[in-house]
Amino acid sequence: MSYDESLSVEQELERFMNGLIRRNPGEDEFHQAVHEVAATIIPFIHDKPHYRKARILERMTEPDRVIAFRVCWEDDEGNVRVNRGYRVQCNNAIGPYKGGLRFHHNVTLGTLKFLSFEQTFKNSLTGLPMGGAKGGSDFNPKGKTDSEVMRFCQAFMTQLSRHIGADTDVPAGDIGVGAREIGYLFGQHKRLTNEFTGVLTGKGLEFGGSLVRQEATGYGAVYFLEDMLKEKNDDLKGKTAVISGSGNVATFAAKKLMALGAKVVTLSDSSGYIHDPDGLNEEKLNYVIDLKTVKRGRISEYADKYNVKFYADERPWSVPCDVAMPCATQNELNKGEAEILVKNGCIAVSEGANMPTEEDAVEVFQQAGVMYAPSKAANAGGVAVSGLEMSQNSARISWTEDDLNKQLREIMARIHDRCVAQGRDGDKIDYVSGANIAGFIKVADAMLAYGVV
Ligand code: NDP
Ligand code: 2IT
Repeated sequence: MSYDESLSVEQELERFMNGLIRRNPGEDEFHQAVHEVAATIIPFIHDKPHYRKARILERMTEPDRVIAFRVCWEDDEGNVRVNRGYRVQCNNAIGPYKGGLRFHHNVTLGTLKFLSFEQTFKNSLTGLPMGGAKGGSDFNPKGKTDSEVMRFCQAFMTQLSRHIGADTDVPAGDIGVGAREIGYLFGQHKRLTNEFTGVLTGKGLEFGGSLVRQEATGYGAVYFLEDMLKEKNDDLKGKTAVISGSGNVATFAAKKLMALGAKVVTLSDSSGYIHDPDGLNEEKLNYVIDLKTVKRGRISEYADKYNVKFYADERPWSVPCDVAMPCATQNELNKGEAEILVKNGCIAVSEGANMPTEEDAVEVFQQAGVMYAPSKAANAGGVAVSGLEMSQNSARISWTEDDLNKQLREIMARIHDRCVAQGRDGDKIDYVSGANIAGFIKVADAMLAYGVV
């Protein structure tokens, strides 16, 4: 269809979404992520024909490249197992493709298309030169031995290695991919290529990893929360916080919340949540980190150990709180749960996970005046320190913990400023449109500079 200047914003949004849904059937999460962006970008570009004529939004929503491959490996009993691997290289207008790998049984191409699209905006917001990508597999790490995980990672990297490189595409961790998996993946890449380069981030400190990378996403999401509260002359001291998840992002968000004086009363996993009315402390949090990264146990074991309640198959949003941080997975907070949070007096939400809040739940927060930080802004600290890991690898140097902490804090403050600059509407700040517009402009202007490519 040719570019039609006469369409209203509403007609343009409808035309655009109909086309996207037709071209990407059944990929609901991708439709959702694009709709959230299009609903703010289409009004923004309505009076900017240079973006519309160049079809920038259409180009951004069509990934540069989708790679899918078979991953064949043997389990400990000698059975042959077959999984599917993917890498979605969404956009490299402002830097090499960059984004995590997710190993989870419900990963589909649609999941990774949504995540790579979000990553493109998020990476732009960091101010660092990184494009957007995401990859992963429907491999389920739960219940697998270390040797099985190693063989899977090696088979996965054997295929992926053809498509990545320190200046091409730099994967990292995400759900189900932590320090153990990155070690196996990096080892196999080195074996295949005979090169030691910064082709992955989140590496161990012994082999090119960066200090503060493992803390960065959770800490960053709390810094963003702190900056939102500061806008209202408020802070985290004495606030009660509800968190979902108990993985990398959730545990380090909890640690920073506690350090800034908040009381963290919940954590969860895919089997349910624990409610600890006294709040976590350092010892309890270390227990959770060990439980999840070494023993690979269930959060219900926390309830047994510390004699608190475990709510099977439930999410923590009905627990009264001042601030909420969804840090587990997409679409884990719905409209009804948002209404309960508002009713219970929650004043701010900062997303550690990617797209954890359903679209109509976001509306509930915005209409109630809850400060709401969308994931592409709030959880950008992880990929930002990944960007700093790439810089250190290229220069063959290592920065100190103090230096990296300071850089992370400043990057999160600048992301907050960018969202405010684009999202302020009178005395209100719309962080959703702020993040989308600020993320869009840098990528769009680079694409315009390249001409039709
Ligand atoms: P982890 O694998 O370390 O932890 C994931 C946590 O989420 C676990 O507690 C897991 O429970 C829970 N979870 C996963 N899937 C589901 C599900 N379908 N329903 C309920 N709970 C679930 O991953 P991360 O902490 O790294 O990632 C968490 C979120 O943060 C994801 O959305 C990720 O994309 C995002 N993110 C991560 C970054 C990073 O640097 N790691 C950076 C930016 C965003 P269980 O153990 O039962 O599976
Ligand atoms: O969603 C994300 O930003 C990540 N999983 C981190 C990506 C990265 O490249 O560090």
